[in-house]
Amino acid sequence: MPTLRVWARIEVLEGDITRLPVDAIVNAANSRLAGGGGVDGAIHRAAGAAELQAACRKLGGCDTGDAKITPGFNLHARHIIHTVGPVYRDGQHGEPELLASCYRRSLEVAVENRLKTVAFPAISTGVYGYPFEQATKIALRAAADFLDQYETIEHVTFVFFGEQDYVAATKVLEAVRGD
Ligand code: AR6
Repeated sequence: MPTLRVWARIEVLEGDITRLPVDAIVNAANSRLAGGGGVDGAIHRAAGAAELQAACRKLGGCDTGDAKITPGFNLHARHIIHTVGPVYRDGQHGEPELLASCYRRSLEVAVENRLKTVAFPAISTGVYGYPFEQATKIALRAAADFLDQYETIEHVTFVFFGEQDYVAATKVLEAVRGD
């Protein structure tokens, strides 16, 4: 069970993830790492699409639930960790485990690269259709469990796009902390 000290290293924010000055922002990518819409499109535009696409091409794609790193190019963030969330079907096709794996693997990649501050978007909750509350619960729990084990990650920010998602996420955070 994560302690209060762990929750103090987790923050929920409303805003545009491309603007955060953290060591790494996480991208909700597709398995070809080809760029796309949503947060992926916003990150590619803000980082510099040509350079980021060239860096992504060298990575040879990414499995669902896995994560890979590139430089952040024109972003304030020095790095981008690209992870691929599951497409939600009915929750019975490994989606919860794969979504938790996105958060864990992204944080493992951060540790491997000696990064201390990481920001996540709400992976899979847009085009990939994951129900928001369920996804946010999984995200917060996965991060808290990880931070419990790895002291080197100082701060994890969850960035929600729009007030509605932000308010819903703060409620999920309260519920998960109280579990
Ligand atoms: N900052 C923070 N969050 C954002 C931003 C932003 N600038 N823009 C959107 N969001 P989605 P997915 C939120 O669809 O469901 C792409 O085409 C958005 O409100 O970006 O994992 C990829 O290439 C939502 O809550 O990602 C894949 O093909 C969340 O980001 C596919 O979409 C995730 O929505 C991935 O789908």
